[in-house]
Amino acid sequence: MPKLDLRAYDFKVYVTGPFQAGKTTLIHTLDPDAISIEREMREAYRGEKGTTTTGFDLGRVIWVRKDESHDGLIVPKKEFEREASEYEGWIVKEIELRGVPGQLHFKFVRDTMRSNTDGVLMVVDSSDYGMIGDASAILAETIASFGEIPLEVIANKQDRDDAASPEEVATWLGVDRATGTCAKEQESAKNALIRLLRKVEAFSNAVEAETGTSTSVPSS
Ligand SMILES: Nc1nc2c(ncn2[C@@H]2O[C@H](COP(=O)(O)OP(=O)(O)O)[C@@H](O)[C@H]2O)c(=O)[nH]1
Ligand SMILES: [Mg+2]
Repeated sequence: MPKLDLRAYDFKVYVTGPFQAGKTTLIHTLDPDAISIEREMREAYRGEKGTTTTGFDLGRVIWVRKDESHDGLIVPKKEFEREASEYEGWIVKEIELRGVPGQLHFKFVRDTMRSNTDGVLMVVDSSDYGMIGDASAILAETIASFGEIPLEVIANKQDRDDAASPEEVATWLGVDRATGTCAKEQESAKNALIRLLRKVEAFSNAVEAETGTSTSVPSS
């Protein structure tokens, strides 16, 4: 019997990366109606006084394409709902964007938010080489916890003069490639997401071909 799946979206994208890398910015650029929760958390468990900020972000966008060969467009969900008639006959996929807190010691929080993930955006600040230790740790954690999953490394803040190139950022992390972005710019943010979504789709088609089961819910 097929598993009952009550997800309200087609693909869930987990947005991770170190604190201050640009995760919240990216999600709000993609969906101006995204919700973010920034909370001061007490670090009592470490025996320390003081607080640290943790952030969750939740955005919803629609990936619309004329056909499967078309890269398509990313439209914020609310905007799509107003203009749905313009996309009649297009392939419509609803995407949930879930930003998780980046501090290493919040691994337990990231773990609780991993369920049903279809793809991962790993955001890194290209202008902050000092963050590379945290970025490598989060990348290793991501690979260890998700196993084989579509993943796109984002070399963010490419608009800054002191930003390393995406190729350099990829070298820092020991990955094949990274996509350069400015998370504040819509085209840049959308292109990075589309790159990941194409991988997600290829991956889910391959799984489907192999097992005869779908990893995603058809859009209604
Ligand atoms: N110049 C530049 N600043 C960015 C970019 N993305 C994010 N920022 C800034 O970096 C800081 C941290 O961003 P935020 O999205 O809160 O990071 P998070 O901790 O990963 O959610 C904020 O001051 C953002 O305005 C970018 O692409 N370029
Ligand atoms: Mg944030």
